[in-house]
Amino acid sequence: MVDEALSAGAVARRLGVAVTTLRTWHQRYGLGPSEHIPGHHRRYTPSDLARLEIMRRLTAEGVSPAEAARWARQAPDPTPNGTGVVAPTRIHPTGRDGGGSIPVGRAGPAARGLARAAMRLDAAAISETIAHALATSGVVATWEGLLRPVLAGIGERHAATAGLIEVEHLVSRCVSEALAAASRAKVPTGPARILLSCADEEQHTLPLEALAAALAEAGVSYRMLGARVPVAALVEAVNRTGPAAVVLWSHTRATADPAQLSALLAAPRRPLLVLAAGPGWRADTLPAGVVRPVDLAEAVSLSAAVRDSLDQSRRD
Ligand code: B12
Repeated sequence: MVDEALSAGAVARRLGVAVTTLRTWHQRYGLGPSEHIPGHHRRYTPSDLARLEIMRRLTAEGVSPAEAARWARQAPDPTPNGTGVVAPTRIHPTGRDGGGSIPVGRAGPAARGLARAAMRLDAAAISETIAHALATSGVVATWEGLLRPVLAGIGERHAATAGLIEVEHLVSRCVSEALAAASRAKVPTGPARILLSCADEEQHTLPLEALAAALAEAGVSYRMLGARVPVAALVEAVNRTGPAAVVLWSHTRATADPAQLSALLAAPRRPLLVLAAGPGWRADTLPAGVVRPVDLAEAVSLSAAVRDSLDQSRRD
């Protein structure tokens, strides 16, 4: 049993609720951890988790917490050695989570928890899950294993139903805030040799924000121009700051005009490296000399390498 028992943080992430919510459910409704090993914090057993899962589902469906807790406490132990689940499967035809779920493919329990928190518009749980992942796994792993699957799942559901716009906006905001906090926590020293920018009219900034946080984590200084940068402004920024590399993000075909890349290559202070990042760009229309990274990790390593080579050539 000891091996299977979980901490409050792990249970919160699996359920997609904030740790403070778990504490409230414990204090007010007695749905707490039952395993106690002397000298350790109390741990949640699989039976505790199953009861909390009932609590989470029913409250998401609009049942009052007191009523949901009554059902959860009464439910027979649903784990393999128990006697089976009996809580009502659905109280209302569509729950307060908007019904349905966000597909996350093979992503792990944290992504499923984040997807559930997103459906409930539970900003505290969304932020807590992301912050925990960033602190424990780093930016690249959090992007690939947690944020990307949930963002892609939201896009998939939106494409199929035209819904979930409120979820998309709330999650985007929480992701931005968490990545900004991670970037602020590790501000690199030294001149900013990497310029990050979205293409003209491009509003999808999250992948670039992930790159900024990953660069900060790797100790690489950058300058971020953000969303919707007109090409003249981009070239002006290049001429004024002389970056070693420019990463230009385009998420959709509509913003992927290769003339923006050509303008960078023709700039008086032409950068050593121009990266065309994002699914908007078409490989067969990129000007010669432009590099297209396949993912976040490659964008980080190319940026770090070009920064190092510039620093080296300035020393020689
Ligand atoms: C969040 C979101 C928004 C937010 C963006 C908030 C923000 N600050 O970024 C808001 C609400 C603003 C928004 C607006 C719009 N959106 Co939007 N959005 C999304 C969503 C859900 C996630 C975007 C994201 O961050 N993806 C990150 C990952 C999941 O994308 P990926 O494709 O897997 O990217 C990989 C590669 O690019 C590769 N890679 C290669 N090189 C590099 C380099 C780096 C540094 C990184 C990190 C990765 C990388 O790795 C990536 C993953 O790591 C997507 C769904 C989706 N699948 O992307 C829709 C999506 C992109 N949006 C879409 C649309 C249509 C729009 C709007 C036009 C809606 C509207 N009618 O207003 C506007 C566009 C505005 C504009 N002109 O830019 C469509 C685009 C369809 C298309 N192919 O043209 C999508 C696909 C949703 C859908 N299925 O319909 N959106």
